[in-house]
Amino acid sequence: MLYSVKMRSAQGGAHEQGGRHISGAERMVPTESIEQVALSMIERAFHHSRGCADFINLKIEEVSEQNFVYVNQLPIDTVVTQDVPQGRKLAKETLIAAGVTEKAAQSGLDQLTNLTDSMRGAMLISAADGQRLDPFTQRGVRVSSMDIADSKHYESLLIQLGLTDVHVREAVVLASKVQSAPGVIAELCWSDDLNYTTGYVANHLGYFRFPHLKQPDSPVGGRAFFVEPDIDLEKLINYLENTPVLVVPQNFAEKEEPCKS
Ligand code: WAQ
Ligand code: MG
Repeated sequence: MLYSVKMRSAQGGAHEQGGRHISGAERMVPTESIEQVALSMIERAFHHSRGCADFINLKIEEVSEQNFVYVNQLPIDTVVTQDVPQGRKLAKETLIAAGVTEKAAQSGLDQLTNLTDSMRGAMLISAADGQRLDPFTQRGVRVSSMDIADSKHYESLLIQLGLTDVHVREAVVLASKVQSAPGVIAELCWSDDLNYTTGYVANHLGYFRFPHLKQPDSPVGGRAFFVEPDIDLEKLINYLENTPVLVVPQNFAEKEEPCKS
């Protein structure tokens, strides 16, 4: 049996009463892991670079395993960049290579850059003309109901790649769910954590990390999902928010033993 464990925290009261979002996290774990996962989420809310939460919402609920959809983990690649202008230039090229138009890629970058505070979720943006398609303004679309199918295997893979930070662990799972949605072409993201400057572009080929996508000391992060312009928005949002997805980690055994015949 798996349980969904979700945490969202804010400062200055609850989100719905105007509190400022501090952090959010979600896992789907077996019964015996609930306590440890919940505790580490509460600790994160109290020790976050965006500030100390004074409101924490923790929700634990059973998820029926019959309803799970299994999707493949996107392969992870890091593109070495020197600074933010170079990082954003290469991120834009990666979006365009995935099928986003130049106009839409630039519009997505501009819309994230022009945010004055972080949204809680993601913008849905037309991959054709860059128009914002979702009606949720500052809230955005919050992707939910996902985790990795095999934590041990995934953690070994991340250690092998030298990527032990929790940001990577969570972002690859989210990005893999997002890319599995029909009609999604690419994603652009950078963190709202003050000094976490690495962002990524995801497309059907992989998860491409760029070490400099925002300036250090900025608390403003965001996500943009570039989608086909004629997409059924309601169906997409329902999949992203509600369909329970388990991400199957990439098989890395072959990489370990390339000469095995
Ligand atoms: N669904 C949709 N959008 C979200 C979600 C979600 N569940 N969680 C966060 N966002 C949006 C929201 O606008 C946040 O302000 C923004 O994304 C950034 O969120 O080294 O840490 O959780 O490979 O701060 C990426 C690079 C780190 C990791 C991303 O995002 C790496 C990160 P954060
Ligand atoms: Mg954050």
